[in-house]
Amino acid sequence: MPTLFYATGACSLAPHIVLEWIGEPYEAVKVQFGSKELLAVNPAGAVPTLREDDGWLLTQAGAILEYLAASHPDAGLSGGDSLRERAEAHRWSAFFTSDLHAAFWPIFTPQRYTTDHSDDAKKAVVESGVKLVQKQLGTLNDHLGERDWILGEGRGTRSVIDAYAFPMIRWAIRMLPGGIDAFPNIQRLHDALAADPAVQKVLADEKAG
Ligand SMILES: N[C@@H](CCC(=O)N[C@@H](CS)C(=O)NCC(=O)O)C(=O)O
Repeated sequence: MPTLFYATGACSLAPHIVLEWIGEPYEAVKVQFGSKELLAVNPAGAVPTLREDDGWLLTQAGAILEYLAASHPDAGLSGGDSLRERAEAHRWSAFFTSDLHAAFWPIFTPQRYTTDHSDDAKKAVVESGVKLVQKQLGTLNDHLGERDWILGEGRGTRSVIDAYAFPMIRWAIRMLPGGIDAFPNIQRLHDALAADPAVQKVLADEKAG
């Protein structure tokens, strides 16, 4: 049975949702950032971390999501297995890891992005982070258009990449002035995921955990 180390509402929410979608037994362990327990499984002190029964550890959300999709093909969460479908999945996984997630860092931890620790300097860093997040959300919103899901032909097929989007959309709703009002296609994706019973169960479990 795999074990997922998570923090409530963090990017680890994505693999948590995917484990629930897969529907096989798993354990979810809530940890504090940088805690001894977390450092023992991930030297970066970050979530998510996945541990398999034999002790094998995997970090990095994108890698965990790809691993879960590939190791449970019957769940149909990879976004497709052709060369181009795999490339599209990598493309969007990289977008969430490197473009959208990274754009939130100046908002969450502005002190890491300036040597001037005045409130004004930190406020300026947060404002530039907000602009960058909005730019990346624009890219996602345009890609979505009329689609229901991020990957796949036509209106798309639900995949691990939609789960990857979910925590970041929630951060945007909470942290951006105006939330995601300017991004109606992302709002639609959010609403579809938020209405999913598996997603609701994970949110409740993380809150209670
Ligand atoms: N590139 C890593 C980033 C992981 C990461 O930084 N996760 C955040 C939560 S969303 C975290 O654990 N932060 C703890 C910290 O920065 O101390 C991934 O995609 O898994």
